Amino acid sequence: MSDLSNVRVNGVRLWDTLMEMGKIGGTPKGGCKRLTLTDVDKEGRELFKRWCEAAGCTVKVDEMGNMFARRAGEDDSLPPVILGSHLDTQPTGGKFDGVLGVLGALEVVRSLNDLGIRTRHPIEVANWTNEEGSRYAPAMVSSGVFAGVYTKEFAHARVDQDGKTLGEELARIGFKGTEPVGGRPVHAYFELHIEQGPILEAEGYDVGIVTHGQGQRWYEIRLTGFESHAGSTPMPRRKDALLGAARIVELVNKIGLSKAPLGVSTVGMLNPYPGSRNVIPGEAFMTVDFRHPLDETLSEMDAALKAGVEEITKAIGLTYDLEQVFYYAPVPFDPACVEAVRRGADRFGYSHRDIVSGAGHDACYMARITPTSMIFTPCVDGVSHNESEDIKLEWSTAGANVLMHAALEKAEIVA
Ligand code: HGY
Ligand code: MN
Ligand code: MN
Repeated sequence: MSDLSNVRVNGVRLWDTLMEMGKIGGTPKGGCKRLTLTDVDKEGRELFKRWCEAAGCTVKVDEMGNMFARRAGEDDSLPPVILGSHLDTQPTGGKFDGVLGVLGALEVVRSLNDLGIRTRHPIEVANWTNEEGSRYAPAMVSSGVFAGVYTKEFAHARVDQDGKTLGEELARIGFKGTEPVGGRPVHAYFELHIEQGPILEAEGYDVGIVTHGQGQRWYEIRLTGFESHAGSTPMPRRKDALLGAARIVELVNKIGLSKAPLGVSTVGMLNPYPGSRNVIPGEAFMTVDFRHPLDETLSEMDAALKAGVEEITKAIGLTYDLEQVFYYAPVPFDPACVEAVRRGADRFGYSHRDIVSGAGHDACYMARITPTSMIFTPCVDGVSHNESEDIKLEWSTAGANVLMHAALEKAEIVA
């Protein structure tokens, strides 16, 4: 098959599929709350499985709950080309973060079926467990196990805010599979994802050719002071853990700003204890998220945080425990896969630009074990991790077309 310009996905079917999945965990503001390993995640997984089986795929689940829907290749002994992302969302997430990559890959399979196209390598559609890292830290833990970064035991032992382990919840929803996690050859990995930032839309590009994923460091900080009466404890005698946390919030923000324009820093969680209006908080739990495209800069941010926390807690008389719970260095994607994505965009005449991913993705771990790259679509106002997250049908269609063509380059069409 030489002329591939008519090898396209069915963009309306993809859009309808996205809207259907978006109903599972749908929120009144039009977003999606489908936290990993909850009952709604189970419901979404089961719907995804039905869709894949209806498309002629065999679905396997590994011991991390990662789902792989396999479309057989002419030579099924060859390693698969995997296309995927994640179906779990943030608590105030949208309908497209992760979901576009999983259902866009399913649309590629559906379209190959419609067009009667066979490939030499098998193609697998993947749904990775707990990409978001919201309920269980670290993020992308299951693709991390698949890529050999974490052990299965480490991942299963992760605990959520209610003390439930990832392993228990996986079993509870019936997705603790029997397939080994990873340890098998993968020919290539491509991930379609929304940009989750403002660049592509603001600059008017149809597609982002993702060349790198920026690095990340996540921390958990537990501050300990002393609970005492809000009315009768003189100011100089207080050991106010929340005051310490507040100063650390300011410190984290300053560190991010000091590494502008590419450095970013966030305190996403802050829980004072006991949380009574007339008790001086004796404890505070907080999280820190640092990101930057340069590893040495991430290290500088790390050092500034540790020095600042020591100084702040000493001044107030607090003790603390600071733990780094997640780290990966900036990830360069495979140049040949990046060029396959570029050729896909050029084939359709889509405007495109190279871009570094601000968000983390399962592709950042898959890049450790197989040639990997990503395709970005714009998103409205660059908004994500917000219920108003939105894209346009022409963007999801373009992204899925490019995903299909990049995948076909690696999976090899059989005439
Ligand atoms: O945090 C991230 O970058 C991703 O959404 N897990
Ligand atoms: Mn995502
Ligand atoms: Mn996300």
